[in-house]
Amino acid sequence: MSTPRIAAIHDLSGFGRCSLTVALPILSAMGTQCCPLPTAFLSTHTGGFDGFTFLDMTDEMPRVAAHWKSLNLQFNAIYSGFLGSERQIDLVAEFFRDFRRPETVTVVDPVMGDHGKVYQTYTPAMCAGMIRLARLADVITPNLTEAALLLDLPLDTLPSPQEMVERLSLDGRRSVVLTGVSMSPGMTGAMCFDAKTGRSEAVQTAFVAHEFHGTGDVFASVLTGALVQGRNLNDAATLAAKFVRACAERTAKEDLPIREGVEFEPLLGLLTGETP
Ligand code: PXL
Repeated sequence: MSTPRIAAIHDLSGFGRCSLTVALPILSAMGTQCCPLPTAFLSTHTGGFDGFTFLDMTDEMPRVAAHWKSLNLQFNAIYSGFLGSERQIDLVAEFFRDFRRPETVTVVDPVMGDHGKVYQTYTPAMCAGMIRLARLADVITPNLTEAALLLDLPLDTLPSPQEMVERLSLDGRRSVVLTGVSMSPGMTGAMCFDAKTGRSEAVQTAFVAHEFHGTGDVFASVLTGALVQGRNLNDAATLAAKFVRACAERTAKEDLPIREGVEFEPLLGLLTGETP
């Protein structure tokens, strides 16, 4: 079998471990070919650094997509995340329409914010657009802040995690992996609704008492790689949760600055040879 191919539509932030600097190594380690379609090029991510540069790639994106189309490239998965402008919503939707085949897994990480705050480059129109884009996905991976935006509810009035994933599933048509969910003290992980089975299930690991940046991107990248390997949603989420936990534990032990993300590089070996 040839190496599965994934189109990854995210920003490239030069420093701080998130988006493409996380997706590329993780998806490669998992035996898939990651083809980046950058939405923006930043010097660092926007969470914790002042004065970051931001080069909007909106105009370049349709040119890249048109070239890939002319080459008749096919993708086993399309995986989108942080977008750089409101116009990109329609461009990414068009990319889905152009490149989606019956066997393509489409994962939308509806990146909009975290810890109750919307990211500083996101406008209300971009958030509204992200909600529209997420309707096209087979799988979405919101954190609690993004789930509140998707459900149009204040963060402090959210229903139970199970009710949230069921409501976010669009009547069972879309799988949902809600991250940052704690089902009992000292535990954290995700609540999954699998559109293939119609069932909800929690995936939990021990909580590492520390805050980290970019763990959502690590989680969604491992999940996407595992889905492309043919794992079911719960197995994919379990692998992602275990990997994030291992990264968090190592990063906390080293007491590294939060804004630099999790030190996942020495742990990539946990993901290689994991093909079922
Ligand atoms: O981890 C999400 C993310 C992705 N890309 C950029 C970001 C963030 C979160 O802050 O700033 C540029």
